[in-house]
Amino acid sequence: MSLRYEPAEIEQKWRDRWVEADLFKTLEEPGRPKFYGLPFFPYPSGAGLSVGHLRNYIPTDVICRAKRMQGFNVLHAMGWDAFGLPAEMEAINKKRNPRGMVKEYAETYKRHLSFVGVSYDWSREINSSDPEFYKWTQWIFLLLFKEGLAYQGDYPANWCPKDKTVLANEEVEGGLCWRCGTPVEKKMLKQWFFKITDYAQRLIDDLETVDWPEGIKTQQRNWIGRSEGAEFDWKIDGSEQSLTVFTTRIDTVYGSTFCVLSPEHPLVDEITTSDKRDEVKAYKKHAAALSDQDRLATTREKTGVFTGAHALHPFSGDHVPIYIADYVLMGYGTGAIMAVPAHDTRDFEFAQKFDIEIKQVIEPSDGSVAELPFVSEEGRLINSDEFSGLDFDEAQEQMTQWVSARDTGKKKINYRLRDWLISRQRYWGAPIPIVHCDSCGMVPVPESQLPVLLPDVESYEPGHNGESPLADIPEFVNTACPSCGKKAKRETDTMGGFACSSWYFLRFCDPHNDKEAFSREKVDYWMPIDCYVGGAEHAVMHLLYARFWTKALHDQGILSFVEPFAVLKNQGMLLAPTPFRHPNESETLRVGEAGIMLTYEEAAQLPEDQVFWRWEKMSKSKGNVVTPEEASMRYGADAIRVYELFEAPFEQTIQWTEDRVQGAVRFLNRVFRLVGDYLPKRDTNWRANLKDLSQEETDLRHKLHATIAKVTDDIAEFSFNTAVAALMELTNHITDFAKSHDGKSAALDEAIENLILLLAPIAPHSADELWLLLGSQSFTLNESWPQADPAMLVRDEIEIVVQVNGKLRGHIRVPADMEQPELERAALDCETVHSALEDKTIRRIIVVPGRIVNIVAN
Ligand code: ANZ
Ligand code: ZN
Repeated sequence: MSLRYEPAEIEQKWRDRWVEADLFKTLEEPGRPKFYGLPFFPYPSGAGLSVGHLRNYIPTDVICRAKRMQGFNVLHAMGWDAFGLPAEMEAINKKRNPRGMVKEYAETYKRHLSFVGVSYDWSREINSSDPEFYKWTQWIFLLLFKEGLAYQGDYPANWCPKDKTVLANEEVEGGLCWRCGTPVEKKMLKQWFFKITDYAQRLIDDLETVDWPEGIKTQQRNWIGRSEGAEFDWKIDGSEQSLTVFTTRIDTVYGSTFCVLSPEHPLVDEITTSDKRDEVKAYKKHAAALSDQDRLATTREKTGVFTGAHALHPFSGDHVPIYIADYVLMGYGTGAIMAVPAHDTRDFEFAQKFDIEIKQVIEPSDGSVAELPFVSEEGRLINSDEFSGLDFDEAQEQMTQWVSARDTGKKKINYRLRDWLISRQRYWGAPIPIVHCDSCGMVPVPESQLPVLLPDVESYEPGHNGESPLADIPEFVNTACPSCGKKAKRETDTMGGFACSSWYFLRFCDPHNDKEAFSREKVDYWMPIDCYVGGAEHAVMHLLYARFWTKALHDQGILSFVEPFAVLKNQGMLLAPTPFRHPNESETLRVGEAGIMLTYEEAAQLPEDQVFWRWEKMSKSKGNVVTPEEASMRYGADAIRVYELFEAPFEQTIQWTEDRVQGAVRFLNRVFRLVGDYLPKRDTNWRANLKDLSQEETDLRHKLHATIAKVTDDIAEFSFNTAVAALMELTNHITDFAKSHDGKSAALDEAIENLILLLAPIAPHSADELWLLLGSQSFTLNESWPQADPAMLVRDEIEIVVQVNGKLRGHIRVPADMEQPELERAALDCETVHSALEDKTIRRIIVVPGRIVNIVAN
């Protein structure tokens, strides 16, 4: 029978059968080990899915399918990160209600995901904007609130004047709004925060316990930004006040020839002398307009203003001038620094500009002359009274003790991490479940009254003055105080989407629980996640917030573990060929742009020499998207799966190349042809006949079992490309064997069956079709994963005849797969051969593989 891979005929059929059989339902059979595999849950955008997105969905599916066949209870579910700004912005643009819109988009995602045969248990589908979900998001909020981990505070919020919304620091890119590119301003607002800073040290320490890409761990450590130093006071001349500085280099204190306050520092107005007031005021205004990122940029020329005030140097008693400058931020350390121009680049530039003394206090340990600024983590002290001569680190110890002993300072660890700003003055989020009462203050909504429902509204565009549109809905705002019953007002801020994504993975363990967020027992069973798969762009936001919530819930006695994601994997991107044209005279390009991007239609209409192509990330905004639906219609779902897995290592970027997809089609065709040709020879009773095998049959068995071992390991290690390569090799080997071997063969039966099972997680539609052709009644997913026979993994020894000039001179026993150079060496090492070669010169060695080594000598 001549068989081909015919996706149109088989794939939808199998998907229907899987659904009918409820094949992907999560197993919770006692006695089996568990495996929880999860891709980051997506925001279902109107742009839909592209074959690029499949780079995490397919591999996660492969590993989940393989684990299931290996006897695990597998949890593999999908849901929608439905709340949040992206959905709301899209709804506003399309003049739609986000509720209906997100539901519809989620359906499209679901269809696309189903198209490539991913094995989700859809009965566990969740949508973070459903009241039955966000009820529990609110419940967790209140838990944190009662613990003092959620609080309201004043905040100079990043404000996008175009989107009329507050942005988290993470949403500001180079001073611009991450969505629309408008320069971000500052606006003082009351905001809600989660106190993630309380967990800074644990968030660093526990990274040691998880198996994550090193790069992501480093990004988290840098984001948390621990630095060890000292904090100590400087008296202000002629005032009762003093200012506290934070420094990591107290050893350089004798080189401090001025101090700098952040323009926002509360002492500024108090200490500024009257003649400097106007200048200081103008400068504060200038600084307020800049983002933190701008202020920290090392390339900017230093600016600042003298306040007229002086501080007293705590060690030397010198008078040093106090400046304000925008390169000192209020949000870090104490908002005040001792400036050491000889050893800090920014201070050096500032001192040069303002003509301030530059005093060297550290010299290189080898006594060489240093060029200033000498910025180095080594050296010894000079010009530092009794501390002179000390090594810099010893000096740090001693000087910190010196200030501690005088009660004017102490050792201090600072973290760059800020509290997590969670409130949004936006419609599309879970309402913050707090009531403001004139008599009782902030009162949590009682659990029995949760969820605080997000009202259905006509207009949900952002309100003005930084208030949420919910503030315009009297029926929502006006309520009774849960504590005293008097008239009170609801909080109108909603939570940002990162609240939902900080716990959704717990809900998958028990998605329909209406009594509690999840049953402790179920979560204890499934968590932590054994394999969490998604893009590296979430390194610091989602992945840090979810770790924090997990720890906070653990501390409340609600979870028994402290890390949610035991193993993390980041997939590589998928790039697509994208047309551009060179700009006309009137058009200018922004930095980093290659040219004017074109749609495929526009490119087709232009003369060829005006168009150039580049590889760009596949995305709707670039107009270069191929959807999973289109791709699987054209090539077949299994071909797409094989292509994405085989093209490159999982972590690497790949380039969407349809020729290569054709390669995957050809591979599947080879498998179908092989199985079709084999069917007439099939003997289902082969197990009993696996004896008295020929050399070729034994070789085939060796190849098969080595492949089983390799594919098993490779899938577990996310090395899908090498797993597919091994299956291609095996297919070739079996094909060669079958061609030269006419009759039945138990080794062939064994090889074909196992090939299909090994292929099953990778190309499940094809595997199930072939499995059926072999006469099986069950799905491959319900079969046991092939086991490599250890005896078959060690290659047999064979006997080789060694001749000298055609005369038998000895026998050697060697491993059957020994390569030619080793074989020659083994032959020459044989003693009887040795003596036969005495006084002779070797001219040539002829090897007949598996049989003879003949040495020609005279
Ligand atoms: C004196 C000094 C001498 C410093 C020297 C550095 C080198 P990290 O490692 O990032 O924690 N600094 C402190 N607070 C600041 C603020 N609010 N805005 C801007 N800069 C601030 O950096 C700590 C160092 O950054 C501190 O140590 C301080 O400068 C500066 F040779 O103090 B240093
Ligand atoms: Zn009250």
